[in-house]
Amino acid sequence: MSYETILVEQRGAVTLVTLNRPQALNALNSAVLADLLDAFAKFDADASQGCAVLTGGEKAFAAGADIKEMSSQGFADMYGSNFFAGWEGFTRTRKPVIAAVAGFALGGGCELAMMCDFILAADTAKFGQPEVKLAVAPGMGGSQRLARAVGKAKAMDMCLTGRMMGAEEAERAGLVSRIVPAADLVEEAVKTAATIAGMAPLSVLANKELVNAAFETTLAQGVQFERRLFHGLFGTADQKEGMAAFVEKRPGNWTGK
Ligand code: CO8
Repeated sequence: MSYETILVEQRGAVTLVTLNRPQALNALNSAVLADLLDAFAKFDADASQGCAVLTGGEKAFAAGADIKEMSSQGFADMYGSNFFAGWEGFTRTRKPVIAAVAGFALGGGCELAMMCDFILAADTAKFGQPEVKLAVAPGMGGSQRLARAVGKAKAMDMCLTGRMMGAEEAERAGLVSRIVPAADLVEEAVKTAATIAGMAPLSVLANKELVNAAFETTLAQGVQFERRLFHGLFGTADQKEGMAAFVEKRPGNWTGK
């Protein structure tokens, strides 16, 4: 299926989604949201696909929510339509999504990258929440996810000054998992996604759910949830296969059951 604002390609068990509004530096408007929701619902439902990569262009992953689309809206329009609430649908993707970020990831672009499960950054990546310069504030979860990712001091610094953070600072701060040369970004992200897609599917879903639970629960609740899900995985055929394969020194042959 073809979309107006994104490109979608399957590379084996990896779905590669590329934001494709280069003339607007991939600014996120309602068409992008609709396209992404549709593409990621299909990805989640397709048993042949195990992990996705979301990327943008060389100059920009995404330079924010579309300022031109928002500029004339009033409070009643924004509140009445619960503007941006649709992006929560993206975070309900059950299979893992890696953000591969080169160039600008600003405002909604940084927020979208943070909605993914982890971020691989090109050495050219620049992250920022510059909404304060537009006399607004992050509206797609940026203040909350940035504070959880990099802590209060850096989150306050970024949100209050609107300054950008380069790839190295982002890696030091824990916002990105790794930095790779810009020329290798997409290949490296697809390779990482293929590694994940090669694991037993139910354990991948469980691992994602567990790490996410760490941000929503107390430690005791999270540890309890982890133990129960760990116990639950012993009810799967793939657990038997995974442990047998280890003992027999061969790769696992997963059924997703
Ligand atoms: N929205 C719409 N169009 C954009 C955006 C954007 N966020 N960013 C860039 N563009 C467009 C430009 O208008 C320009 O279009 P045109 O050629 O028609 O004039 C084209 O993309 C190229 O951009 P520039 O010419 O500006 O490129 P430069 O290389 O000079 O600069 C920058 C690149 C620094 C990235 C610059 O474009 C910039 O500062 N962009 C805006 C960044 C920004 O402020 N992002 C935050 C947006 S707000 C947001 O994401 C969340 C808002 C939350 C609101 C809460 C409501 C509930």
